[in-house]
Amino acid sequence: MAMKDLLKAEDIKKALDAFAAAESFDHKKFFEMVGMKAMSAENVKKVFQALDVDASGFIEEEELKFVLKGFSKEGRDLTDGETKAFLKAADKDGDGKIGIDEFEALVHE
Ligand SMILES: [Ca+2]
Repeated sequence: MAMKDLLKAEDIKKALDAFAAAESFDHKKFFEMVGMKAMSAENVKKVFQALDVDASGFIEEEELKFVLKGFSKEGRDLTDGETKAFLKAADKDGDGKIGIDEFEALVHE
């Protein structure tokens, strides 16, 4: 399912604008601003699948760096610091990548 069918383009734009500056990314506020916090677990998992570009079942560090492009082609790349902080927040089992249940838990925590 395409991101545009799950989230509103104007919400995505507002959220991307809020974190336009390097090192300003805050995943909690971002998920709230794009409307994911209020979404069902099932729909959050659909967002995950749209972000898992190679359909490996995980969002790896390389995919996470470009995760904002999964929301909009205008999205910036995350810095290495932001990518690592995001991964650390989500990766509860410490395997170095984000699984679908870890992602859902991160959005709803
Ligand atoms: Ca992947």
